[in-house]
Amino acid sequence: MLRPQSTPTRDLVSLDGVWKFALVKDSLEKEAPWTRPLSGCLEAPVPASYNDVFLSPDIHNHVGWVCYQRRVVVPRGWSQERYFVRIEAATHKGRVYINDTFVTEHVGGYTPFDAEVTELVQPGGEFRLTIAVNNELTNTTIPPGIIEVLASGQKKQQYFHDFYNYAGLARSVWLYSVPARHVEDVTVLTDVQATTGIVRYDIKTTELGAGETVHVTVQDEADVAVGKAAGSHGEIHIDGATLWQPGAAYLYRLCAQVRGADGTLLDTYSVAIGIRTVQVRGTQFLINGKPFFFTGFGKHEDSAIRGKGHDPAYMVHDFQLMDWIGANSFRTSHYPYAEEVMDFADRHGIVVIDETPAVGLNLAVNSGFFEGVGKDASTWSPEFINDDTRAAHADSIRELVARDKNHACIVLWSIANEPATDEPGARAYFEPLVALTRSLDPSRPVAYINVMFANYKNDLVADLFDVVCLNRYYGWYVHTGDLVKAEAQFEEELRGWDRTYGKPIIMTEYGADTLAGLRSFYDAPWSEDFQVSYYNMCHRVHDRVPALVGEQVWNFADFQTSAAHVFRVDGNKKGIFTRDRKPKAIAAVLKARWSQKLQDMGYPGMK
Ligand code: BDP
Repeated sequence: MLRPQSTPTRDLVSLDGVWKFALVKDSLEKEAPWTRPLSGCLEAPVPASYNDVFLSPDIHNHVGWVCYQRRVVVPRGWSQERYFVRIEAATHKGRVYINDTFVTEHVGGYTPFDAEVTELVQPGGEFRLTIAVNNELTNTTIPPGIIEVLASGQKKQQYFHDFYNYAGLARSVWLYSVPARHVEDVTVLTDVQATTGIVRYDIKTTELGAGETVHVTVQDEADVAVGKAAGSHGEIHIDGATLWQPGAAYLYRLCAQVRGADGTLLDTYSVAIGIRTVQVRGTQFLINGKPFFFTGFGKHEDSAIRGKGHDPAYMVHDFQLMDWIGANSFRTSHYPYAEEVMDFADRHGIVVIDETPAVGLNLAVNSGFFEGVGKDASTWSPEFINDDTRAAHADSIRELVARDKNHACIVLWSIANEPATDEPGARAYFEPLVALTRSLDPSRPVAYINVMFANYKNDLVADLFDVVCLNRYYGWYVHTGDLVKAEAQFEEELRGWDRTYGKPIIMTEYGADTLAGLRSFYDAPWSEDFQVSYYNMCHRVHDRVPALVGEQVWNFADFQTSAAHVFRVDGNKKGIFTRDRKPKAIAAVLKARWSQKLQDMGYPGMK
């Protein structure tokens, strides 16, 4: 799915700003709020999650539909164009209405979709745009949840993941035009042979008329054309290509054009491409043929007031912090992030593990935390994660790859976080999803993120994947505070994975909740001192296991979680930075360690 773009043949109008807003208290169909201007005086910012913007508990805790509405004018010059509203994220389900007409519905809270306006409003015309957004999670959504209807008739949402279920229009909304004949999709795969960069491209267009053709050019960073080809697929060779490297990004621009029989330009669209290779060999993770060691974070899109709302100031600041501390990578735990974030990582050479929103597919992790859910039930069953859930999961993989396939920064797909891979049914569930991911993108390795219950002895799926990604909390959830025992067991387990699978191991989570400012002479859990000792313990183990090729700590910053989690006080406090991005004592320790690691790797540093 191509991001809307402003080019000589395409226009782009931002619809971000402050929209009218209302809760739907009854049924959406009955209230039909799209049929008239929204009453009431609430207004909500776009992009932002709505939950923490208002003071009303009714809005904060609302389960069900809300409506956003604004007026939009179609530019009068668009008489030859087709035009669409692009919603970058409606969490978790969105419906779009143009005046009184329902246009489209989309399920999946972190991937974009379009609503076509062309036939409904003339150029120069004005329309009422209503976007209804629903935040409900059930056993057949990704991520899953359970809705309970209370005696009062109010709905209560439970979910199985450890971050707040922020909802609304958290990313930008656009009105954009494309010409009748246009580029619909661009897929680029790169390879390297000796010093030649190979760009394999595939351009999908609308049906072309007689004599209409597709042309592709590749320009370097100085805007000099370094390759061209004709036809909707082919290969371009760039001699002496500059590779995209971690810490030294280099982006070419691939421009796809549709031309008329007389050579006139009908459409032009370009994507930034990095020439690089990714490969798993034995226990090594290779980028451009060189062993790569991941330093960095599991992150969240999370900040005060905005919730998951994309904010360019936070984005740039977070990348500054990553650069400062020596992080060369992060994982988009636990859902695809805003496309701006992927573009930024591309431009600055930061390596990304890109994750679907499949988090919480595990009743065992959560059985202790939720009333009435879990305990003896099994995860992979008709009552919980069933064939419909898997269909939704497959859609989330399709949409992730469709959106992100051309990003050089992405080196690994993560198709789930902490699923119950020790429970019967896991293999039958995952086999087709792994096959699907590989068929959609044969160029990148595939992983799932493993939880501690599924160890190297009882995990049922690890052999299907290319990399072993582990979330472990020895010394925190297990042997809390006893770092001696933790160190021994952690090492035993890592060696077990190495022996059993012989694949590269990435620590995708390890960490300890830490209250900023709490100090302790006795290394008491929750103190900044304990967090330092905990990480030092883990790193001693990492350094003794050569198959370990990455450490991404949990988490980049403190983040908000569900109020139902009584063991969290105003959120998860495992951040290396506080929620407002102030460093805890551990930050300096990681900076020293990772700076050294990057130096040892010959890492060029952030551009
Ligand atoms: C892991 C989850 C992550 C949690 C973390 C924690 O993957 O989302 O926030 O544990 O408990 O189980 O802090």
